[in-house]
Amino acid sequence: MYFTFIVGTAGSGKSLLTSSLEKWLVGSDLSVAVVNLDPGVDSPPYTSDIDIREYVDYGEVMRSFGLGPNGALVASLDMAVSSVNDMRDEIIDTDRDYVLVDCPGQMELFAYRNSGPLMVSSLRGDDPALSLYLLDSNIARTPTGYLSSTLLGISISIRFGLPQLNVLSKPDILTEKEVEEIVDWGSELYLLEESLESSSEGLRREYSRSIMEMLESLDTATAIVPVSAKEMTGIDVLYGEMQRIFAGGDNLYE
Ligand SMILES: Nc1nc2c(ncn2[C@@H]2O[C@H](COP(=O)(O)OP(=O)(O)O)[C@@H](O)[C@H]2O)c(=O)[nH]1
Ligand SMILES: [Mg+2]
Repeated sequence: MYFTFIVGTAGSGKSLLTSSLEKWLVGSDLSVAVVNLDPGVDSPPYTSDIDIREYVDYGEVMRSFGLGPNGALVASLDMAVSSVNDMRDEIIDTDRDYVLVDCPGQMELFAYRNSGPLMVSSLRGDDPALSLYLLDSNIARTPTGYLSSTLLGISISIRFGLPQLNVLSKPDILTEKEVEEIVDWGSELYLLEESLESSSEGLRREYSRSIMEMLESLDTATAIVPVSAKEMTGIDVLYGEMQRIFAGGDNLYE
């Protein structure tokens, strides 16, 4: 089984991409299990095969402990950790080729508390896995937005220890030229540097410069794949990149 964890900031398009990717894979005669890992979601745009909400009741956690939305998410994830082996058993029982895991909205709570990475490693077991990190077009359209989203993505990949693919979500809200520019920032760091130089000043410019130097020394120039979950475009390219990683060509941390 091939595990794909879909991560990104709240509202970046994780759930819709999960749904569209499932449709695409099924349309290509592949079998897919969909896992909802967001305890607080009302109605995700897909029918999940495994759902964290069957193991923990977010609303009940909120009421009985008197918690707000973030506190309740943290508590729910902590509680669900004890059921993660049952969830993995459920996944294995589906006997599908691909497993898509839609991760919780408040990514900082999921990625930086211990429960998130623990759930990721327990769910995938010894199976091949990767993460798709969504950069929201609304944010990545400016050079500083792109840079800060990219840094967050690096930070997430350190937490999960999985090979990661960067996906530009909602490219359909941008012009073709804007999408091209963002893709170029990913492959040629100097282009991002040029855009940053012309769009920022003062301390922010100094920060950006130092960060660029760090990125250059890390040699993290990464492909960024534009995928519109709404219009179902770019999924074929994304699938090709996923296959490349699953085939073992790009296992950064293993
Ligand atoms: N235009 C456009 N909107 C999208 C796309 N993907 C998601 N959205 C919208 O962005 C909002 C958040 O999407 P959702 O999948 O719930 O994000 P999540 O919080 O990361 O799971 C919803 O209103 C979606 O309809 C896309 O490819 N194009
Ligand atoms: Mg969601």
